[in-house]
Order: sequence, then structure tokens, then C-alpha cells
Amino acid sequence: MSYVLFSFPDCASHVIRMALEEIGAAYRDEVVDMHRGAHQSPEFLKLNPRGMVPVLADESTGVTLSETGAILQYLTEQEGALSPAISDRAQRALFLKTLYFLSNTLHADAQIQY
Ligand SMILES: N[C@@H](CCC(=O)N[C@@H](CS)C(=O)NCC(=O)O)C(=O)O
Repeated sequence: MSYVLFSFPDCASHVIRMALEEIGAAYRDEVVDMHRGAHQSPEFLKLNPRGMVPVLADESTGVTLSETGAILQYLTEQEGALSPAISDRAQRALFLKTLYFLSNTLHADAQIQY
């Protein structure tokens, strides 16, 4: 499997990189230079019309996905790693609660506007 991570340093994309590294998945970085407005380019807006990184493209499925929480959940399901099995309902519930707390609350409060 191979992924492309559209990223920017010191940004939400870092957690996706950490997950990819931890999983050991093959990926390459495409830096979106937000200081130069690359996140508002027509090419990037085709990937994410909201003009935000991270975006993950999964070359094995053709899926292109934005939103950090969704990308992390997609990766864990696609790779079968980093999360409790779907059949382990109690642990899975705790995992999802933590993921969405980090994504919706903590990350939203720490969000950087470029
Ligand atoms: N809800 C998005 C937020 C991602 C986000 O905040 N990205 C920032 C960089 S860390 C961004 O792209 N900002 C561009 C802008 O504000 O125009 C997610 O969870 O992935």
C-alpha cells in the first residue's frame, strides 16, 4: 500500500505522519507551502475544497481524504493497526471517544489559521 500525505510543517499533518511511521506504511510527503498560498491553489482545492491540510491520498484504493480524525480512522481500518478490533466493542468505543475528543475539541482549540 502506498500513500501521499499532503502536509505542512508544525501542522495537523504531523499526527498523520506519526501514524504512518508507527504503522510502517509506505508514503511520500507532498509539502503544501501555506506561506506561499499553495493551499488555495486550484490543484490543491481539487483535493480539499476547504483549502486545508492534511490530505491523504491512498494510491491503492484511489481514496483521497481530508479531516485529521477521519484520516486516522481510515488508516487504522485500512491497515488493521493502531486501534482495537471492531469486534472489541468496549475498547473500540474508548478509542473512538478519545480520537474524536482530540479531533473535535483539542485540535479545534489549537487550530492554526494561515
Ligand atoms: N478540521 C481540519 C483542520 C485542519 C487544519 O486546521 N489545518 C490547518 C493547518 S494545521 C490549515 O490547513 N489551515 C489553512 C487555513 O486556515 O487556511 C482537520 O481536522 O484536519
